[in-house]
Order: sequence, then structure tokens, then C-alpha cells
Amino acid sequence: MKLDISDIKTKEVLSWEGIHLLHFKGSACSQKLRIFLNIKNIDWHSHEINLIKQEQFSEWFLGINPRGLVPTLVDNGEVHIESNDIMMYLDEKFTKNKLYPDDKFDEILSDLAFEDSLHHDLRRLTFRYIIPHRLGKKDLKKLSFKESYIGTINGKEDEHKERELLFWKNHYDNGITDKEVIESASKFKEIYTKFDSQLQKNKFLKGNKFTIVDLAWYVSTKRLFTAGIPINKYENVKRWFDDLDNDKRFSSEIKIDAPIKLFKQILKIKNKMMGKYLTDLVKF
Ligand SMILES: N[C@@H](CCC(=O)N[C@@H](CS)C(=O)NCC(=O)O)C(=O)O
Repeated sequence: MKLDISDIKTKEVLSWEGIHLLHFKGSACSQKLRIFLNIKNIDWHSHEINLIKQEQFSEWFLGINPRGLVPTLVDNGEVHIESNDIMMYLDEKFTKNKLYPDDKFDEILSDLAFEDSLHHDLRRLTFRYIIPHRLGKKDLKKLSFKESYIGTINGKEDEHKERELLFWKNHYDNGITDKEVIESASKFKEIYTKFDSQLQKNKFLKGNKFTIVDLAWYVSTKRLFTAGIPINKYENVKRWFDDLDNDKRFSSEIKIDAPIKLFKQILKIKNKMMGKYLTDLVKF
């Protein structure tokens, strides 16, 4: 989605030349976009928005993307938001190696909208099994700055704002509850069961050609596997995933740092001792 010039309050970006990505190493949506840029061989400038330091709530960044979310693209002074829309925009601009093929365009848009609708489910499992509550909690002062920030998306108040704030307020108060884990992990169980049967017949999710849908689900699958979804149980999904993961253009963008590995291990042991690990709560 391209923002209107009136939405952009941080005016300096209007004079940025070339392709600039505002992103964060550990963000799944940013990983998706960086892999896309690798596959398409597009040159870009990097601007890190550190989500651990909660730089996404700064006035500077909200003045570029009022949703306060990464990734955000600036292309010669134009601001584009929403990872799937950004990739669609770039795929049309750089037509070599199309990842949104014309013959499947509408189907792909609806698959990506579905994938995007699961973002909070992915987040729930991340913030229960990978990032400890104490570290993942947002700073209430910064959160209330975002709440009071008046930003517009194409001239209108952002419809996503309430939902985003509610997620983090609930997380602050309650962490991620067992009920939420069961609800979200059950959705992925159903999805991978379906994918496994699709991938029995086809090499990729949309047939025998790699598309943006494979890229989006590769990133989510890597994250979900890290959180504890037993991907190994789905033979065809595992083969599809391993093939992509063996490609450096993919795996190089999703390196799990040593501290995250440690947190994940601690959370695994803690949850297992309580009989509340992901696979204790949902049987795969
Ligand atoms: N639908 C958005 C989701 C973007 C999103 O939620 N990004 C996360 C990182 S993966 C983020 O910026 N989180 C910061 C926050 O929630 O404060 C997209 O696809 O771009």
C-alpha cells in the first residue's frame, strides 16, 4: 500500500533516492522481504528499526509508517507499507523472475491475505515459546505514545491501530495464555495437514513453480518450527521446507542468535516441566 504524501510526517524520506528498507533482523515480515530482494537481485539500502529497543514507537518512524510496523519501503521518496503489498509492488516494477505469476494472481492475493490474517497467531507462539514475557513486554510509556500519535493511512485514521494496541496490552498483562496457544496452534495444525496433502502432488504450494506463497510460508514455517510446531511430522512439508532452507538466499536471512536459542531452550524446559509445551497443549 502506497502512502499519501500527507500521511508522511518525517519529510526527510521524501528526498531519499533508490530503494530503502526499514526493517529488523528478527522480524518475520522483514525476513520475508529481505529474501524477496535476494531472489529478485534488487539493490537496496538498509535502515534498522530495532524492535527490542522499541524504535518502532519513535516519532521519527511513526512519521514514516503510522502503523509503527516493519518492514516499510521507501522507493525514491514514496513510502510503501505492508510486506505482501510491498513485494507485489516490487514484483511489478522488477519483472524478471515474477513471483506473483499472472495466471495465479487472484488466488495468490487471497492466499497472502489469509497468511497475513494469521500474523497475530504467529506472534502469540513467538511470544510464548521463543521470547520470554519479561523481555517481550512493551514499554507502557512508548505504547501510550503510539496510542496518542495521530497518524493517517491515505488520509484516514488507521483501522489496525486498536487491534495492535490490544495485542500488546493483553500481552503486558497476561503474557500469552494456554487458551490462546491452543487456538493459534490448532489453526496451524489444520493448515499443515492441508499443505502436506497439496505437497504430495506438487513441488510447491501453488503447483510446480515457486511463488510468493512459498516464500511467505517458508518464513512462517521456520518461525513456527522454532516455536515448537513439529513440522517433521508432515513428511511433504518437511521436504518442501528443507529444499528452501538449503538455499542460502533464504536461510541467511533467518539466523537465530545465540541468546534467542538460549531463551527458547529455557522456555521449552520451563513449559515442558509444567506440561504446557506447545505439543502438550495441542496434539499433532
Ligand atoms: N501486516 C504487516 C505486519 C507487520 C508486523 O506486524 N511487523 C512486526 C514485525 S514482524 C512489527 O513491526 N512489530 C512491532 C510491533 O508490533 O510493535 C506486514 O505484513 O507488514
